[in-house]
Amino acid sequence: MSTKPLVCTVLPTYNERSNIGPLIEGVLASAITPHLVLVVDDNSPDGTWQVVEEVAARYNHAVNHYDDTVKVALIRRTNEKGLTSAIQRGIDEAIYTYHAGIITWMDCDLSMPPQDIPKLVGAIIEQGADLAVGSRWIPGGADVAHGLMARTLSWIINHFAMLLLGGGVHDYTSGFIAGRAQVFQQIRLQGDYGEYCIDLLGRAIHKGYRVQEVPYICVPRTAGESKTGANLWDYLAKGRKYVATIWQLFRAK
Ligand SMILES: Nc1nc2c(ncn2[C@@H]2O[C@H](COP(=O)(O)OP(=O)(O)OP(=O)(O)O)[C@@H](O)[C@H]2O)c(=O)[nH]1
Ligand SMILES: [Mg+2]
Repeated sequence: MSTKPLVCTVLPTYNERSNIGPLIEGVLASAITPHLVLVVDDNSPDGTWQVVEEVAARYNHAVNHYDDTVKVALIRRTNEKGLTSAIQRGIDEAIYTYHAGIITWMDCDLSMPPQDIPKLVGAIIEQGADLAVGSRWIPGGADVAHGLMARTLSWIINHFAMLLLGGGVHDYTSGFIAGRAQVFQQIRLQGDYGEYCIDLLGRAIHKGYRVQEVPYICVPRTAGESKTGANLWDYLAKGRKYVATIWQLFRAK
């Protein structure tokens, strides 16, 4: 019997029909064992969940003949919607149904490289981190997905967070995370969208958890549509929530 912790990769999806198949393949190619790939789809109108059902049926049937330590599963939510609650649902399922020891998640637009998942998991298993954060803003990392305006706003938000929250994190809005189950038993995700990541990292640092960054290169999505608007007003609306979250965490220190 394996003594290694079960790693669960949570993939939150809304209208990612063209991306989810290649992404699951990429995650499985990372060759982590034991591993559960858990897609949380909000009943996407484009039928993302159907693609996942097909991949899961094919893959689980194929591997069960020789290896049942790697599985693909789907949660299809029909009466709830939203990125943060989808990730939290995946975390709860991973811990309380599947007894995962490490949970990791990423965006499903192929902007985050699944081949970097083992680096995040390695930061926990081999280097003793409690949370590992994929970071665009440390040496070896980069953001080639976004234009100057989005990168400038990200720079401002992250420097504001570094100044007020510290903790050695440079990419508070990463969204590419791995963590020990114990961390998520203490901290539940909150917020609507990207601010959940600032909130999680800020509270984890405050509680004394060891947070380690791992560089990754964020690339543009090539299929499907972004759920974040791309004009200045959309970014400012999002940025306002990020600043409010940083300020609240600072006040609670
Ligand atoms: N389950 C679920 N997933 C969502 C929801 N909204 C967004 N997502 C997923 O969240 C991830 C990030 O969404 P993106 O569209 O890439 O948005 P973004 O990364 O903020 O914006 P870009 O910087 O333009 O890529 C993707 O995997 C989406 O499919 C939602 O309401 N429910
Ligand atoms: Mg994206």
